[in-house]
Amino acid sequence: MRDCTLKVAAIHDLSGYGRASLTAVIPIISAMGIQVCPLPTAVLSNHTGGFKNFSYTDLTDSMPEYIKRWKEINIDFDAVYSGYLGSRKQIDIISGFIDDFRKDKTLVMVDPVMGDNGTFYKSFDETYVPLMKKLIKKADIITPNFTEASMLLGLKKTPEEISADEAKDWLYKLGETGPEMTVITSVPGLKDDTKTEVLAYRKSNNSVWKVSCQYIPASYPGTGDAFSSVLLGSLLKGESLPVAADLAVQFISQCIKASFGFDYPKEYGVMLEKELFFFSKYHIISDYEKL
Ligand code: PXL
Repeated sequence: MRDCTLKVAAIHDLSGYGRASLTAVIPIISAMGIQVCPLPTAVLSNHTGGFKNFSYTDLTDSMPEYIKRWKEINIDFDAVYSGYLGSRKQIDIISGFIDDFRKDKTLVMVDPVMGDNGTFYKSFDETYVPLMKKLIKKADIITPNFTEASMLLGLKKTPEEISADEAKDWLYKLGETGPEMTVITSVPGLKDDTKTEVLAYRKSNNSVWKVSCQYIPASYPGTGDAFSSVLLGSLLKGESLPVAADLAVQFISQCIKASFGFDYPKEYGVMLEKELFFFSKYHIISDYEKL
């Protein structure tokens, strides 16, 4: 007999400091009542965004045996969720993992982590783009930020602004590459530059949703991982795509507001620990609209 907890295979790095990747994914998804089973891609002393130095241990070579042991114990995942990869070789390993563990009910989320604010993260470059394009073909849902979406679309430069029609075109084009759902985060305000938007597209019913939030002039590494984690947890718990996006925006805004008043380096990440109680209360759906 199996236990009845929903389970997510979380394929991300473990960064010991800075509240990104697994140190954001595990507390958030667990606080939503879902079990996280980490498949670590690399171990770092701290994430690479904003810190000058970091130690880096690539776990590519340990992944095949790790996966083999998971197959032996027949773990049944409700979702596979990949993020920051430790090497180019991991694309094929993760692709194989999705093929082996996917069942009818399984939701496959690929967060094509490569960069932000118009540039690649340290240890990523343009050679990752075609590989990531290969991986997103296997996904049911992808969650690029605005920079990663422009990279996946082959643009030379991330634009500073975008119209609603252009944004829809981006979503349709990314949808054509495979995933049923595409969610782009950190989109510059479509009508109002004091806002930032999350756009969500579901291909099968051709709907595009927009969730706006107040722009706060601070960028904390790890908020993309936190966003995708809430989105995934909410979808697994049966929320619709716009409501899941709305809840994820509310949670991230709350974390940023809780942190922004403190004067500490942004690379330490948002003070997640203060806000995890969000998942133990009833939520009023805040604001989403059809685009
Ligand atoms: O949040 C994305 C991320 C994940 N993991 C590592 C990172 C970053 C972004 O900088 O450096 C190690």
